[in-house]
Amino acid sequence: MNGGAVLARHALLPDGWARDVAIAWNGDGVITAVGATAADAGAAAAAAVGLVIPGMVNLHSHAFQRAMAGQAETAGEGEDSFWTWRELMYRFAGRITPAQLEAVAAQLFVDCLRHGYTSVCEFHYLHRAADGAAYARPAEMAERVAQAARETGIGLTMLPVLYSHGGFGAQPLGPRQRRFQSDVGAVLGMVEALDRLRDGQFEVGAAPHSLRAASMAQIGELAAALPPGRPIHIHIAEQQLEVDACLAHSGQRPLAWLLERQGLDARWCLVHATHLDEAELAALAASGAVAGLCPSTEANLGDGLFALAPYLAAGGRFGIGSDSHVGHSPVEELRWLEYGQRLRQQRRNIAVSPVQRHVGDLLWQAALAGGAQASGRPVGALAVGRRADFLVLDDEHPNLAGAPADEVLGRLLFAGNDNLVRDVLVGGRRVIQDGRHAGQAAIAARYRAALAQLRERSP
Ligand code: NGQ
Ligand code: ZN
Repeated sequence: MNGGAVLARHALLPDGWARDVAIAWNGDGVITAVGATAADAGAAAAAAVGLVIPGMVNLHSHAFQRAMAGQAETAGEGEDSFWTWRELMYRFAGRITPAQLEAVAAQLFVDCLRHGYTSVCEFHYLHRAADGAAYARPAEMAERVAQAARETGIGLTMLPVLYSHGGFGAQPLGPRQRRFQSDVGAVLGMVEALDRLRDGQFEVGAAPHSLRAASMAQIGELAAALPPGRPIHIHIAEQQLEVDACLAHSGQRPLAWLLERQGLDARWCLVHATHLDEAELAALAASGAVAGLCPSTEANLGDGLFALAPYLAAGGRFGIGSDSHVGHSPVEELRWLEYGQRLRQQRRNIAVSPVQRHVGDLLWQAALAGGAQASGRPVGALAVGRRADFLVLDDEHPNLAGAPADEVLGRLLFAGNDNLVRDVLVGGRRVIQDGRHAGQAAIAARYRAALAQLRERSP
């Protein structure tokens, strides 16, 4: 691939908005210059564009759940909860085949790209066949997701999941969890197999599923054996029941226990981290780890609200994820993140700092930094050495009419539901043009066929 360049009327750089910015990248999709003119940027010809912002990282995804989004919204016999949803999800997870997973992931990635995500971290635990038997290629399912990412052009961090137990104290897996079964050796085997695919678009880390599904000893073993610098993600303290079970088992709250036993640093992404006490919140903020917030899923599943304001005040890092994919847009995640806080505190404009008074700018920039860190990939900023992952917004849309640069993100995040993402470049490759992906019709056809098959096989 050849390199390229654009000349942006306004571009969001790490230290804020700048006018007339040329951005050039090389054939590997890495930014080589950010300058005032195309010549500065070392580019002879640069396409002129309007508003450019870095593409967002989606730091938490279970791709297969895309195919059940919106299908668990009917009340059951008793009271519905996260745990009753989980039973439905398990039933669904038990049916999907490798080919169907690839079709579903491709649809998901097109949805994500169209709405402004340029990379995703896949928290992948569908390791085995439905009956619990290993596939001939143990990383088969992960490779299917990687193939969907390659086909659609989205960047990917694959996180093979350690999943050994059905609850605290090494409880046995339930029958519906057999598909997820893995031990430390199996995860490291998948990491090794997937490492052969590593390139500018693809990275590999690992993820103990939760303190429920992996023992503390296993988590330590995995963290120590992973190649240095690779991201480690874990679900933590999403539901009050998990906090209670952790207290009963260990005498400590989940985050406090993990912190004491493993330490936490910039390699770690703590997904959800909803139910933290004040000391845990401060410790997480001080650790350099990223909180992986998934507001649309957390709302859908009735989790609770992360305490964003004190966390930001303490210098905490966060990124966003679409998790169960009830939403496909960073706009929805960031809007919910801010609105949840406003509803709770009965105040406005929560996500600000002494030096950043624009809520949209703070949210987008902070989620970029946290997401990039959690992805273990050089993304998240229009800066030399980072991937050329960026969005060209539709500056002709009425919502952006006459917007000064520092109002753009406020309008993007808080006005209406039209998708204002016009073009998307990932690693310098234009994958969305005028809102469309070149493969989207074929990918949607495959998705519909996969969904029809999955429905036929419903119990
Ligand atoms: C998951 N999802 O692994 O897909 C989980 C549910 C669990 C979310 N936590 C299962 N949103 O936590 O045991
Ligand atoms: Zn999750």
